[in-house]
Amino acid sequence: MDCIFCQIASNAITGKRAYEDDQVVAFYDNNPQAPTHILIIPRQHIATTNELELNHSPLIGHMVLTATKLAKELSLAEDGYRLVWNCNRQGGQAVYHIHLHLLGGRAMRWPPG
Ligand code: DGP
Repeated sequence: MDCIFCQIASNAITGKRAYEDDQVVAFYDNNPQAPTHILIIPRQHIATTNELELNHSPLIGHMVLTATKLAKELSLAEDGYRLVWNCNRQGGQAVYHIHLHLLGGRAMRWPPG
């Protein structure tokens, strides 16, 4: 298993988890870009958002709802937060297992870098 996020999902590599269930794992980013920076990943290996198909819709919806649930639980919802998907080189993707970034706890800038 070469994929670092597959290893995190299977607990071969441990990390601080915020949430997990049979479909997704949410854990704290090891290079946080905001006071709260959590990654939501599917247990299923999907390399980039380019590989998503219609049958992944419930999974993607579950990832987004996991992020918004965590945002509420962590008191980020009222002030606001950012959800980010990076895709491929120019999108800034470093790990090729799709992940949804949940960033909060500070004012975000626009446009993003
Ligand atoms: P991206 O650039 O969208 O592919 O973001 C990848 C993020 O993953 C980056 O913010 C750092 C984080 N990351 C990479 N490897 C690990 C790891 O082994 N553990 C944790 N907790 N985060 C990781």
